[in-house]
Amino acid sequence: MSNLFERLPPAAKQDFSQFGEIEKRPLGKIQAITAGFLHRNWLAIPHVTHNDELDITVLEDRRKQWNAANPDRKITPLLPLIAASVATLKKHEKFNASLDENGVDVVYKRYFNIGVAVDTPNGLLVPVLRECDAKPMTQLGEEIARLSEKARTKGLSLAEMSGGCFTISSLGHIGGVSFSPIINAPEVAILGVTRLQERPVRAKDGGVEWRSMLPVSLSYDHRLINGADAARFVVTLGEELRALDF
Ligand code: CAO
Repeated sequence: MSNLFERLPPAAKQDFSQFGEIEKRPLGKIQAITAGFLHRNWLAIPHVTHNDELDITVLEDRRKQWNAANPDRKITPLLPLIAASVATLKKHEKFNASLDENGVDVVYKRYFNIGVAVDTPNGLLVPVLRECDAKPMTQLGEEIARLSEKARTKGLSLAEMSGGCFTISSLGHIGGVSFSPIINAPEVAILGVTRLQERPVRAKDGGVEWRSMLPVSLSYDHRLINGADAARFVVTLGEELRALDF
């Protein structure tokens, strides 16, 4: 069987200057390294993205109460998402796994380290929060603040970006309704989150009520995870978000 990539036509070399003025600059160092990993993961992993909306009205009410009472220790939607992801990974072990290099054995992890995508002026970095199952949300919040500040100003060591089980990429503070995040191998799934929406929905009495709906996009490695697994994972994630107490 011939190699698929050998049969692809080479990328066309373009002289853009013939169409107008241009400026050429190299990719930054971090962006160039990240580009290599993203390209490899996109080509090597059969990705599928499952999109859903989670009703987190109850959680939002709690979060607003907490933030009003604790203005110095605010909780953004990301922190409950980390806590609920850990609880969900405990119930869906395939998502806390990696395929061994041989592509046959599956390594199931009994630890819960969560990566968080951080947008920096130099490119995308993913610090890993360790032992998230053993830490309260406020502590996770302090760690994200410290690591994202370090990522933006000094960069992160390889150790600070290693050992993750599952990654969350949140664009919720900017916008969007869904996207297809690229899996951070050797992990097998990544959760993308976009902007919380206030939506009118039909109430039980037939009237209309406003609910807080969180759009989530779960990309998964289809070699290990099937669509039904992903749909169930996201349902559990919604239940865990609504059950969180803080
Ligand atoms: N819907 C609505 N509002 C949201 C939200 C969501 N899903 N997520 C966060 N927000 C709000 C927060 O509540 C906060 O509101 P206030 O200013 O009123 O307190 C505001 O947006 C800013 O949040 P934040 O960015 O400070 O904090 P965070 O915990 O949401 O995220 C961090 C931290 C480091 C992950 C984030 O700053 C970041 O860098 N995200 C970019 C990740 C990225 O680039 N991903 C794409 C990778 S490509 O695959």
